[in-house]
Amino acid sequence: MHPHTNPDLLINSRVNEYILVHVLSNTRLAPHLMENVRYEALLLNSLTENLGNMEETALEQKPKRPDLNRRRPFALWVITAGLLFAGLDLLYGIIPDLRNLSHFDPFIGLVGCFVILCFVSALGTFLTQRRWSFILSIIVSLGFVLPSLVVYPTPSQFTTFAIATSSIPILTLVAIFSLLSSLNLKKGLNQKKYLRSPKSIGGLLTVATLVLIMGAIAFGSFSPHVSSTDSVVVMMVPGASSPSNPSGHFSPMVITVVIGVNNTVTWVNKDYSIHTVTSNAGIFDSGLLNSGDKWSYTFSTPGTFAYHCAIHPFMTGIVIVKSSP
Ligand SMILES: [Cu+2]
Repeated sequence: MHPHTNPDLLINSRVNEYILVHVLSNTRLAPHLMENVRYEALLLNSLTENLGNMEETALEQKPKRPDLNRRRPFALWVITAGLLFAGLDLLYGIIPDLRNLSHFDPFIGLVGCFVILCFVSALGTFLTQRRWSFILSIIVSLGFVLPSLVVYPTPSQFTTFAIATSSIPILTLVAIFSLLSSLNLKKGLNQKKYLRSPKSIGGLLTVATLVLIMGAIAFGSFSPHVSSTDSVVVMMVPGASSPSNPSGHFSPMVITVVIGVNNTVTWVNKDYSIHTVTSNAGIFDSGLLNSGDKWSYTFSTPGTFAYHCAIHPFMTGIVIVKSSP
């Protein structure tokens, strides 16, 4: 067995070489022995270099950082963050109802299912990146956006307004990214720059959406709220979503107003649940009023106007409008 195959000898070969050179310079040996010793020294030297090279190669070939290999495209972050935001936003809107839920409210149930779907599609997209998750994201986001556009709240219904104003653009963005991602899924999302990187038209669209939302909410919070000094106030009383609520639903249930005197009626939702003020004849509709929201309507023609809550049809009220004295 060759002595230099011993790893300890290899590691120490530089030291050996040093010793050899010194021995050579201080010792007089027969020329053929000198040659032998020189050869040993050269051999040790080249082995040491080889070992050094091997170590360097081993360092270079270490696998790349795992997070770089598994880096998710920008589109996935937008879809996931958007759906999580919308889910939390809606959850925030119904938390007072959930806390005070004494009986099953179908509207709250619907919103609750929607919140769960938001979370499922967000996590599904982020973790699996499968086609089903992108399609679910499209369905969930459009399922919120399209009906919300029909009953878009006014700034005086501030809670509902803020939820709709932030969730509608974000879920529209989610729908766009989900659609483009599912179309490019076979080729890979990283093949398209607008799906891969925030420094692209996709990133620009995302930033523009966020700026739009902040602007709209700021506008909503600064726009003049309904002053209730010169208007008649009707309350949705606490517990109004229960058909047998002892204190009723709309209070007062019947009101009389006079044109030119007090013909603006303001409804205030003092309940924890979401309600609407919807004319039986289709003349006016408040849209969804969250807990604490207000909505006003100015009556300009005399008559009797019956209304109800679109979510809880047992909630009814009447406004009697008399002509100016
Ligand atoms: Cu109601």
